[in-house]
Amino acid sequence: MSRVGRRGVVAGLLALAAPARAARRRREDWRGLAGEVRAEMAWAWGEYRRLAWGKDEIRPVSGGASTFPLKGRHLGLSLIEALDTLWAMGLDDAFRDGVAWVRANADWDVDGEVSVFETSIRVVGGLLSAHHACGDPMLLAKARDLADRLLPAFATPTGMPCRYVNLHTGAVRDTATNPAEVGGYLPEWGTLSRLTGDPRYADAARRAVRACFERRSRLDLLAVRIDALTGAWLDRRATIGSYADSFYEYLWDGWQLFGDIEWKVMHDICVNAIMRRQADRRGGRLWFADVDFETGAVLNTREDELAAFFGGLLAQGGRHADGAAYAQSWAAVQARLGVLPEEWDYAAGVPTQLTNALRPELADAAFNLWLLDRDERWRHLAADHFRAMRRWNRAAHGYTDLADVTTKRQADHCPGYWWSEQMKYYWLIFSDTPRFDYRRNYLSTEGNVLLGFRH
Ligand code: DMJ
Repeated sequence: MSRVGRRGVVAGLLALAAPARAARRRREDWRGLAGEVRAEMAWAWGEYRRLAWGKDEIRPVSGGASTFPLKGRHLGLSLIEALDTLWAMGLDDAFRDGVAWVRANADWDVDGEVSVFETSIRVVGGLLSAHHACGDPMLLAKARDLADRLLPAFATPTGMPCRYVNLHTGAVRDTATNPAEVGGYLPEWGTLSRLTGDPRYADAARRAVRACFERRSRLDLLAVRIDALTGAWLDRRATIGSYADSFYEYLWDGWQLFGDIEWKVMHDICVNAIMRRQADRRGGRLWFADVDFETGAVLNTREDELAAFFGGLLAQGGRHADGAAYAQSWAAVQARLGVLPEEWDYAAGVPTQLTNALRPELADAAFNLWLLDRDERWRHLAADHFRAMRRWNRAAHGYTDLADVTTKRQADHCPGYWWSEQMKYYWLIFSDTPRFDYRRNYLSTEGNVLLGFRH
């Protein structure tokens, strides 16, 4: 039985315990709420279509647009990130319209530099999930062409990729990288190898992960910065937050998606070490400190919002109670502030970065927990996340980040992941859509569905 199949069995067992707990909570019309999510997606897509068609990211307050991941030139990032969400929601005309744009306009032969990691999870991943949705070979060909242009970044002595590559020349830059940008490839690149029969993508992804994992400390911890050229650590801080997060996520995912036991062994070693050295239980809550990766000494008690995904990962790896506890820690912050700040000091109980980057991690954790146990409390948590977002982040032309969570002052940027992640998590958790296999599926770190669409 594949790992994904085993998850179905675990979900069935955990679900037996769920109804009693669920009965104590308020009643919701989940399908009705799913309809509200879909309506918001359709409206935001309409605004993007009207004001920023083919641009990377809309500015939802002013109606302008910004570029990412290429400076000064648009690649259609949000459009590509949105595709599989549109399909999952049955917004088929919008999906076809988006695919037609990709066919006519997506061209990666650009003399400019992109982040290898961001381009891979968002654009290669977005094209692959759209391909999974409709089977159009053009989407796979575009994903492959782009991955071919990212591959030169992996030609280092260690196999860990440089952070930036020029899409036309293949010139690379910045060897001072981090675990997330080293280990964040296998689901997309393994899928690419499976679909094309070309092993180079999966091989490069595997080599990079191993190179980083092999350099873990005697405590089995990774620090947050590493040199791709020499393999030397450039920092001592171990964190589950930004620049490390996807490394741990993708160890589990390599096992879940491909059934590769090597990935599960690496995942278990890393997560056991994190639980032993970084877990901090205080005031009835579970948090994770940043610690020195060689001594385990606590360095600080500030957590990135990005780390909130870890609740779902802990549960997926078999630590269900810990995963639930960690998700509840973040839910309590959301209940207190309305929306999550970019950084929170759990010892002081105050936000230490006041911005809100319109991030999906808490909804991601709720979705993964719910897939496992079907406990209605995760649907309620996702509903709170959605309603808070609609209340505070909705602007004239879409959804925006916030400059300050205490005043709820809006900034003017809708990141590409908004289209790919939280809107999809809300939809899937509320809708019970027949287009998605709730037992056998896989969503990437960017929320791209690489397994589990039903036709
Ligand atoms: C997304 O691009 C991905 O989830 C990534 O792994 C980390 N953060 C953003 C969203 O916050």
